Amino acid sequence: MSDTDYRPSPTGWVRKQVEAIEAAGDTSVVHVLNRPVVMLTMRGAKTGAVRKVPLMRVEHEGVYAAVASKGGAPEHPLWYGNLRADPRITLQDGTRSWSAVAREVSGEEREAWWERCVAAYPPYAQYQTKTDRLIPVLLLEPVAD
Ligand code: F42
Repeated sequence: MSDTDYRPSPTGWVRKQVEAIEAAGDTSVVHVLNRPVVMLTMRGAKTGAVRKVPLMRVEHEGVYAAVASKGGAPEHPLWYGNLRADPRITLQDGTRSWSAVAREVSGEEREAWWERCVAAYPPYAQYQTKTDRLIPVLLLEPVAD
């Protein structure tokens, strides 16, 4: 995805993490509570601008998941709406980047993945208790470029 129309996050600590990842070309230079992150690059649903969103790294047998937790906020993160509008992303883990498509999971499939999400980043369990919304879990399935 072209960087010419990239708009940084307005949230200071997130913007700094994205800057550190971009400078190093490597997501492993930042952590949250000592846990690794990945980075999603997507298009904004309204602006069409390029958005870069770091998320906790949840991986199982080569498949990755994105958790729309926003710290247990009452509303979904805006990036979740972006992915509903256009699920095509670039996913970066470490120095490796590839194209993927986001697909929200539900029912038993979500249950199985939710356990993996909480194992990867235990605070997700507490975030779920803070909000009435069911925190969305999206699988990031690789596609050919
Ligand atoms: N957030 C999570 O939800 N889950 C995680 O696992 C997670 C981990 C994480 C790790 C490191 C880190 O640095 C941040 C982490 N975050 C995690 C925070 C995450 O990166 C996001 O900052 C957070 O989820 C909030 O997402 P948001 O999309 O609501 O962000 C807002 C604050 C934001 O950046 N808004 C921008 C803006 O300019 O206001 C872009 C908004 C946008 O995408 N606009 C769309 C557009 O068209 O451009 C339109 C959207 C619409 O429908 O209005």
